Amino acid sequence: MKIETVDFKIRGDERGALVAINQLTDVPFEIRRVYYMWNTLPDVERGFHAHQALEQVLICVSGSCTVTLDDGRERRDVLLDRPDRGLYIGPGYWREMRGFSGGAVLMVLASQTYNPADYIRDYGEFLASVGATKEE
Ligand code: T46
Repeated sequence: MKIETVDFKIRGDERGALVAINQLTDVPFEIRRVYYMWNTLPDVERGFHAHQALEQVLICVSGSCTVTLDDGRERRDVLLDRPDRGLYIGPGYWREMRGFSGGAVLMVLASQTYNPADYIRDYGEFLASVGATKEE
């Protein structure tokens, strides 16, 4: 499985650090929505779904968390622990988020506005959508 991360340029100076993210240049889509989650307790797991069309870039702008990606054949854990690193997730990936540190803020840039119909929440349905089977 190919893990696609993007390292944003840090435009810091003696006053501190700054990252600017431009649509279509720093992320490969037009950004139509931004959301972020915080106060996620350390034993909480989120996600457990895939998307049919949505593209997203996940950035842990404070603290850390682990994102598990599953393409129906392989599962990989990706630690997000830098505010200048994004994880691109396109369609066809089941995602789970866990291991949120104290103070973690996970920010997500998304290619579409919120659409509950784009979610695949059933793992068997997800496997079928990517042409995989539970036996693989
Ligand atoms: C994803 C992962 C990385 C909205 O009303 N608008 C929104 O844009 C979003 C994202 C959520 N919501 C509502 C729906 C639920 O009542 O906020 C509540 C929590 O959302 P959800 O349970 O879907 O959150 P996660 O952390 O399981 O998943 C989210 C995104 O939904 C999903 O697209 O890829 O983060």
